[in-house]
Amino acid sequence: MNIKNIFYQFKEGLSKTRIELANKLGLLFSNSKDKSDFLEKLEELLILSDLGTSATVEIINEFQQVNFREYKENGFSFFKEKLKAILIDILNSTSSEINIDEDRLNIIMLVGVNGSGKTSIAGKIAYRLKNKNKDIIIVPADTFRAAAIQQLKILADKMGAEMINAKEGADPASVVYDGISAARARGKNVVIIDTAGRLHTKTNLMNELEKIKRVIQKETDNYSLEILQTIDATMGQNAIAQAKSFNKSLGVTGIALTKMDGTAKGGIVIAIKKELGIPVKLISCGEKLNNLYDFKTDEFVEALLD
Ligand SMILES: Nc1nc2c(ncn2[C@@H]2O[C@H](COP(=O)(O)OP(=O)(O)O)[C@@H](O)[C@H]2O)c(=O)[nH]1
Ligand SMILES: [Mg+2]
Repeated sequence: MNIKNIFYQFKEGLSKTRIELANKLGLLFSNSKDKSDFLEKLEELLILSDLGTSATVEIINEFQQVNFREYKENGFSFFKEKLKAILIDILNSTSSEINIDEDRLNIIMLVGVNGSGKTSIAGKIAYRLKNKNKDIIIVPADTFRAAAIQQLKILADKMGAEMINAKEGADPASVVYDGISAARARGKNVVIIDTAGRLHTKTNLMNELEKIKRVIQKETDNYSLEILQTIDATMGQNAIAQAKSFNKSLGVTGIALTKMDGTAKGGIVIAIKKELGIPVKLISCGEKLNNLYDFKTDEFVEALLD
């Protein structure tokens, strides 16, 4: 598949978000009586679109300085281009990819609250890397429920990927230990770890995840560790609070934003960047194994506003 098709698919995935935002912006622009009316409505729309307070303030400040008459004369697309430029500016340093290094063990650990898409993202990453002929091993460290192990097993079997066996109730850190040992023994260079996501307010989950991280650090050398937090884009501002607590305990290296196909509010990406400073690395929109995209600022802003 060429780049153009991938971008088209990505835009399709974001269509709900885009249509909602573009329609509202268009209406807002044409219905505004004067500049202060325009700024007031814009502020409200940005907040409702989940951009968060600090990004909203920054955008409003930028538009404070424009000549509103000139904007009216030049039309909606002129306004949209300015908004795009501001968003790209805010997101500027957010793009970064997950690199797989041939010379060492690449460990990718998924963390996040229940239902935020960890297991699905684990499957999607595995699928992508498998297609790139990477030697992967999947580790089901969500041993809390048998169904969670089974869900991952179905995905692994579907793509013919190897998965470590684990029993319900097993100690997640020892399952991870087994996974890393197996990867070393079998010459694999990618380990994908799925974890449990019972409520983040229960400290035992954080303890458990910290223990996994310690096992990785203690038992492994020559490795890279990517701690990817899945955030359900439909959760809005609640997601920001969740992200903070995972980051505090674990040091999150990147965000995988899931269910972007199910939300009419794309602004959460901007809020994450402004309020957490953690890069969004992956976006999933859709439930198919190939509905996974690298986050690229320009493409995202284009897809959102065009
Ligand atoms: N529409 C949509 N659904 C998703 C996406 N990612 C995950 N899901 C669904 O969200 C639910 C929870 O996902 P799961 O991976 O099990 O979350 P986990 O509890 O964090 O492991 C499942 O029903 C998934 O099929 C996505 O990008 N789009
Ligand atoms: Mg899961």
